Amino acid sequence: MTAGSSGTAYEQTVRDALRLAANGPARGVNPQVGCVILDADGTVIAEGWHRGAGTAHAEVDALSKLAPGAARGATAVVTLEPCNHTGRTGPCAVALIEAGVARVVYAVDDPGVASSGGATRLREAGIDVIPGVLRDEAEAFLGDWLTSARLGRAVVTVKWASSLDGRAAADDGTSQWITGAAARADVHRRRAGHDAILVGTGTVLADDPSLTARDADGRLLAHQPVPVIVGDRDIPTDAAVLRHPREAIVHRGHDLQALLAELLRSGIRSVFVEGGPTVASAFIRDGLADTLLVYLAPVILGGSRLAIGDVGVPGIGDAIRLRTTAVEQLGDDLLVIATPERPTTDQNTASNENPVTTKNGQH
Ligand code: AOF
Ligand code: ZN
Repeated sequence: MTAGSSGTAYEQTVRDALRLAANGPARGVNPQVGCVILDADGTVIAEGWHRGAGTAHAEVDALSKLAPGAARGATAVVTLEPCNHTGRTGPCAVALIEAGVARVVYAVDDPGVASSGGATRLREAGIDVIPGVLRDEAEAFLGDWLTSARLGRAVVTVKWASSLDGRAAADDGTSQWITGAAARADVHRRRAGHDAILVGTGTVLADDPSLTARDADGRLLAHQPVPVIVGDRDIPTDAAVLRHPREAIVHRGHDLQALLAELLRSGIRSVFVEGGPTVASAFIRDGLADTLLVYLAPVILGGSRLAIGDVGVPGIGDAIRLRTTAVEQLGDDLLVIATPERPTTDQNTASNENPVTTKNGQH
């Protein structure tokens, strides 16, 4: 490899491209992508970024700022592998080939089934392609967009609050409030960090939750996750969730993987699952709980109202093992954050040999 084709020479430019990418919308169907075009001397001649689904991709946005022929022999530095498909716009790999660029440098491979393959196409056209420059930074930047694209579904956080002995309610069903104010404020902050908040119809009927994200004074936080309700039972027309600032999505089916794939297609990358126990257990059983957030209050309730029910674990050998990624104390309560020991795998590699991704707990 010649000095000129070494990726490290382009790290600063990839960093600049990531900064450009951040100008685009952080939520929605499409990723934030940035592009810098350098002439043969390494001088920046154009910059571009993507402004959301239906608009020009970053590469095409940058090329559009150049006179015809001006990109001949240039280097395009992009945060994501140029796409190879005609989606809402045309393939960027072709646009770069037609513009006559000599080299393409990028950070992260395109995870899309239809859109990937741009690097191969560019190489076949004789273009020098340097992948993986600042890959880790760019992967962290893309966050849930990348994870959800690789999984082919929205990423899931399952949250519950329970007594120290794992009960979500007292025997008569009352549950307000098991955890204290600090833990509840933490939940609201994390709700606002997700695109959707999901509960079962049982929880809507039992608790009539508003499913909004609020501050300590009850004011709505800037971002409100879309409420999603799953289950077979009808919701009363005066349910609080129907007054949510975002229109609720009601889902009747039981195929959670299909629901999450559907949500991703509508631009929902992350879902905060708030229960009740039946719904939370179903996500865990189906291998769809990517992160668990467990708030534990120093109180004992005993009885039968367990926070989590059947998750398809008949014997200890089948236990769903987790890795603890953080423990925080919030007032008197504890927050434990854990993820499955085996990462939830992507749609293309999921197989019946992997207990985390099989349905119905069949191992
Ligand atoms: C973007 N912006 O700058 C790049 C993308 O349906 P489309 O045509 O908007 O294609 C979206 C896909 O194209 C996206 O999921 C990603 O795989 C690829 N590259 N997308 O939105 C961009 N370069
Ligand atoms: Zn593209």
